[in-house]
Amino acid sequence: MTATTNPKPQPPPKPAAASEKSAGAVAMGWLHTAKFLTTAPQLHFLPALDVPEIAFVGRSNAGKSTCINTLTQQKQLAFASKRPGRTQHINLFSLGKQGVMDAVLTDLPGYGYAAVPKQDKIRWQQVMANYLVSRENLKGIVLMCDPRHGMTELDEVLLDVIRPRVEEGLKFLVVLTKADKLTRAEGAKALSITKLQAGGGEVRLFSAPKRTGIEEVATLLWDWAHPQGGAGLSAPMTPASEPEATDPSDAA
Ligand SMILES: Nc1nc2c(ncn2[C@@H]2O[C@H](COP(=O)(O)OP(=O)(O)OP(=O)(O)O)[C@@H](O)[C@H]2O)c(=O)[nH]1
Ligand SMILES: [Mg+2]
Repeated sequence: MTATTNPKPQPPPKPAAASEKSAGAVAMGWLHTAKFLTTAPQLHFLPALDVPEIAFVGRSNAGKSTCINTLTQQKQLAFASKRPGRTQHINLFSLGKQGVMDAVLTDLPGYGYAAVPKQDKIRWQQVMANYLVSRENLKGIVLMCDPRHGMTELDEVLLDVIRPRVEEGLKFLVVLTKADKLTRAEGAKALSITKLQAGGGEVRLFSAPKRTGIEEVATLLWDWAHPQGGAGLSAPMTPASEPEATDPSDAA
């Protein structure tokens, strides 16, 4: 009797791994160019821009500001704090090499912070929904979610608000933050559950102190902002129109 042998599985080709690494390095270099651009209490105070904008949203204390600081390799670009509710304005950060702005990151205040008065909560939910629905140059949304709490009711409401735009091509990524607080098995479980809930969006595990997922998220954001591989949109490092009011108190 002759035994049949299956062909040995081939290891992944090396050049792909090498190009993946350099894509991550390119994306990290690009994110390191981040500079504070402007801050505003609501959408109509923001300058109209014609470069892709990527917004970080999620529950208060989820780690949005920390994620922006980690991705941009700047300690205090966005104001992070142990105290929930630290970010209270829409804060814009410009990105682009050689002084040419080619994208913007937006840090938004979190929702769901119990200690905020009800009226303020409702006002903020309206400001955020208005921004997410109406911001014309919005290209992608990063939903930050603490996997120990999972996707909450407010996250689901946000998904409903953005769904029509996601169906029209708005990019969407769920970042599961604070992965350092999970075991490997818990992380894998959170990833697969969230993939089912993310409505076709991307999902990644992320940890600021352990530096998990940083290059992966950076590469995704680069790809969103440069659909033609870098030869796409660019604009001078000035807003298309001046904001009516700015208050840098909430930005570092
Ligand atoms: N262990 C751990 N802690 C983190 C991580 N990311 C953020 N944190 C901590 O979580 C807390 C909240 O972080 P922020 O970045 O201020 O959260 P935020 O989502 O911007 O909060 P708001 O501005 O209130 O909406 C801080 O104490 C951070 O140090 C992470 O990856 N791992
Ligand atoms: Mg914040």
